[in-house]
Amino acid sequence: MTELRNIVILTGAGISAESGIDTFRSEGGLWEQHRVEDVATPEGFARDPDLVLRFYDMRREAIQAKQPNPAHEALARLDEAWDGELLIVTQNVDDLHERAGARRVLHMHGTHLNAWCTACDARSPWTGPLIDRPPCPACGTSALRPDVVWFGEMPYEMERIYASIRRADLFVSIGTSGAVYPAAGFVRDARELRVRTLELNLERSQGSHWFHESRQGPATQLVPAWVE
Ligand code: BJW
Repeated sequence: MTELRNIVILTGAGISAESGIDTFRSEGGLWEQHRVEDVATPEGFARDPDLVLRFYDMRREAIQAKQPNPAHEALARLDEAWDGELLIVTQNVDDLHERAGARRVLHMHGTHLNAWCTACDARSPWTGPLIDRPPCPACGTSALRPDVVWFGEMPYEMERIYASIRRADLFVSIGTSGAVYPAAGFVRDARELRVRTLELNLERSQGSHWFHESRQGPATQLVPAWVE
């Protein structure tokens, strides 16, 4: 048995569900009212920017009123206490890991709390709406969009993520359906590298069979129990 030193934790919408943030693919979830191609692709944004900006303005406002839950807090305690390498790779665009106190967090699908200027490439902290086409703080052009990764775009910091998985002794996946790549493929990458793998999810995910172990239940129960 290898000594446990380096941990990579992948999180998805399920970890924030009990904070009151809708997941994507559940009944009544975020996609329910919208076609994914309309609100989460560059083509959808080009076709109807108002629809997309409104969708994200609504979510940005909602997220700021939500609070971290015991699952975020347990991971923050682990981050604080863990001497070895640890990386929380989140697909979520909320900041609940950080607000719970976690420091080693990577947002592979971007963040709601940044605006990205497609004219000058600057990223600016952003908490207000984008629908009124505010000017970019860096260049003054009205070309801001949410700094999130849509289908067909490259997720952020992939090299750093793969390097962490290569060094990991344990890969843990929390609250994600395993429907979206490349994140859905990390478990297979980890298995090929002989990294131990664990899934914590409300139900079996699409990629459950790839994990050495899969535990089912709400994140607010499973994550603190795993961390303690
Ligand atoms: C709970 C719970 C509780 C609930 N406790 N659990 C064919 C094959 C393979 C790939 C492709 C393909 N065709 C196209 C692709 C690529 C495409 C893709 O994956 N498509 C699939 C639909 C097949 N991917 C891309 O385009 C990505 N880019 C890319 O691939 O670039 C090329 C590349 C190549 C090689 C290496 C690297 C790159 C980009 C994907 C961008 C995804 N963007 C979104 C939107 C972000 C902004 C926003 O938030 O609006 O990211 S889509 C959406 O899905 C969001 C999420 O981060 C992501 C994942 O969703 P998540 O988190 O899993 O949520 P749910 O709702 O699906 O699941 C929640 C889970 O929680 C469920 O299982 C519940 O049971 C559980 N749960 N309550 C515990 N209380």
